[in-house]
Amino acid sequence: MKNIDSKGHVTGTSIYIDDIPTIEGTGYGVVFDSPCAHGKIISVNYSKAKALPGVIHIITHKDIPGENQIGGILPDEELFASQEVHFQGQPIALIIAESEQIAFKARKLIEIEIDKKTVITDPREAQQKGQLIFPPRTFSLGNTKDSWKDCSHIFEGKVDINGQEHLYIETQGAYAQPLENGNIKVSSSTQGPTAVQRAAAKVLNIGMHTIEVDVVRLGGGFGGKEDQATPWAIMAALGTQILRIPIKVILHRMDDMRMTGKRHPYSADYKIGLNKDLKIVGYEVTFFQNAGAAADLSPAVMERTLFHATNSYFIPNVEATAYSCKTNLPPNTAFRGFGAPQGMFVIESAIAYAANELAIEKQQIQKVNLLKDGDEFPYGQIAEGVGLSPAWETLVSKFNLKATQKEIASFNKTNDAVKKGYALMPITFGISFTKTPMNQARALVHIYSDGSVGISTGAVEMGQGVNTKMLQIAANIFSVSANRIKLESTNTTRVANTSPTAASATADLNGKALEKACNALAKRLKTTAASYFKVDVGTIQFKDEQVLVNGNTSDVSWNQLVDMAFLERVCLTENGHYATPIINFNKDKEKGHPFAYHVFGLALTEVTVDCIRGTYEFDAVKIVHDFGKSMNPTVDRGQIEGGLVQGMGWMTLEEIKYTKEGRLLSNSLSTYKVPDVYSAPKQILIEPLETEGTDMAILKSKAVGEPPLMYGIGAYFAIENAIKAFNPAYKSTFNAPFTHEKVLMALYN
Ligand code: MTE
Ligand code: LUZ
Ligand code: MOS
Repeated sequence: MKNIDSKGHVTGTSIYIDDIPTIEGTGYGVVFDSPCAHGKIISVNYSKAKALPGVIHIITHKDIPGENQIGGILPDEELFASQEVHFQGQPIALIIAESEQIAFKARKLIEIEIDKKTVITDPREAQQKGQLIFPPRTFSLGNTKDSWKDCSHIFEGKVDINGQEHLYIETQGAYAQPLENGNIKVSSSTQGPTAVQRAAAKVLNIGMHTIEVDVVRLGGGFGGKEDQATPWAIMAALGTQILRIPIKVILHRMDDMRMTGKRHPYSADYKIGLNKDLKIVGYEVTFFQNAGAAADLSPAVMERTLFHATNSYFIPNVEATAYSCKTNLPPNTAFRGFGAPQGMFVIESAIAYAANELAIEKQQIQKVNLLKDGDEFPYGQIAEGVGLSPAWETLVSKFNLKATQKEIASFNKTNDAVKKGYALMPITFGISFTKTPMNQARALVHIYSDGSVGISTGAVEMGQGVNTKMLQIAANIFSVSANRIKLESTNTTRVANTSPTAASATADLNGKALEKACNALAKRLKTTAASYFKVDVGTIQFKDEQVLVNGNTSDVSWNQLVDMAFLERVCLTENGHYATPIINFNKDKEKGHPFAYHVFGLALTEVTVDCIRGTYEFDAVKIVHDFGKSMNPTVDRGQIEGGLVQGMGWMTLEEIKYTKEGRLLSNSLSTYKVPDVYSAPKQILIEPLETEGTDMAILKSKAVGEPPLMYGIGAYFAIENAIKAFNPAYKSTFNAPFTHEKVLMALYN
């Protein structure tokens, strides 16, 4: 089935926040934010701004009827700064005016005086000064201290990884409108409708039941709207509560880039020990997570870094420690991969360093250390259905690795100014929210009396195709055509207490809830049919909108059966609830079985580096990927291509820069470069690995949203491989992204 949104997207008829028809009398909100990264607010003078014709109101912390608090995991973040500011771009007030233009003009008239304090942007400096968001955590397996004596080679090093701007095409935004009796409806571009509802209730000091949050779809989220869609939605709701008019708040791109958090930059120290057979015997790693000025989702992100610190390798002795460091940057947040990419980049760097020192190829170390079923992860779960070695063999044969290596070697022999390189990048990613209680979902299904179907779930469509998958599930069970089924918006009054659309688990969680609801309805309808035909219920089936009895088409259509059931007063509505079984995690012991299953795969990245200019082009990325049994290969391939290129961008072109004073320099699309069609690989080949799938995945179709991003890490090491062919004296610095500028310096250092 094609993505059900394709047509709307291509014809420009899909509805995003700014496409919702504006109600007369709407006020437009523009955020006034801190001009400096750390300091005490001495005074703010709004009088000139308020006097501007067309300005309706300026909301500050003083107008908040409830708590001035939006922290989701830890209560450490104000909606509007009251006494102090902790990052540049921190919201201080919301200007509401008759038009956006007027609000922007008013913003320039606000005068603020701040007593500046010391700014910290470096996570190691924060850690040294004891500025942590919460206490450090350590995952361990075996005993690293005792393991070093078994090692023939021990290496230590440092790794730095920059953040990443989400750059969803639709910027953050929300539109609130007053309903009767003080109730409020908020349309929000959020991955977490319930998160918005919960936080808004707290700030507005009203019950969750009085706030309805509605989400049609997002023009991309990528994690950037898991938590950070919330403030703008609350601001709009607060404006509506105070003024009883509709309020629209949509961030302009530069405001969005300045005010919102990004993927976490990390710095890390590692020590890796190998025996003479290149087996990794011990691995110690310390992560310094740059959390920014408040917790946001950093505790959960940091946890996932620890979960994925050994990537796709079995290492018997591991000690991984992480510090969440408080700096004066916007609070960093969820981003596709959620801390795992950083953990994986560090171990890949450690392996690359060891290979370089031993004068062997990186892949020789990778290959002999691949995780096998039965191996234990440092967090206690045992690997199951993780076929990395078969994936490796498949890649070697399907994509003829030997021939590629030969071609690259001969190319490099005959070319002086252009060099080719390659890298292999295995991934293993755990599926489930690492916080066990979040792994639940619900779905509400109506069969209308004409036989058409309406579906509501907690899943948010953000381009990943989850609505298409939901539709497929219902269409399969009822055996009705797709155009009879409607995916309703995600709305907190229809499906309550949702987990955010995140962790790649949305189709699994909501799909399984939907499957339960549809199965219950199908059973009811089959019972109606069985009594009509006076047969056993087990003999009834649905096929192509017709009722079958004992496999034979009857004269009763789906429509007629629905009508029959309705007249017999059978309930044609059902609610399904799903909670992932088995999973658990004990935070005191840092052990458990946190993931329903793992997704794995392997990528071969080929690059050509222009050794005069330092530029590069990716010739191909060839991927062997574990889909389980994909329920929608087209949608899933799209996720792999998009995730891959996004990961490659993080490793290569995308460079976030802050000044020492905490001012964002890469604050627009002219200074922040994401991959376009020219910098995407010329060829992306995807070979589905035939696996059994798992019953924990919806229809055995494994989650696919985040894992492919980490194939992008191969880009960094492929570039290094090419640089070495030009400059044999090159020493890795492991400082991502590998921008053209850095490549040029590496070629000639
Ligand atoms: N694909 C598109 N087109 N747009 C997005 O915003 N977000 C990614 C991924 N793929 C995203 C996307 C992220 S961060 C996650 S967690 C998953 O989709 C969430 O959806 P899923 O759980 O349905 O895979
Ligand atoms: N969000 C979250 C996530 O709250 N918990 C997770 O484990 C997670 N994993 C990936 C992406 N988002
Ligand atoms: Mo994705 S980072 O789980 O929104």
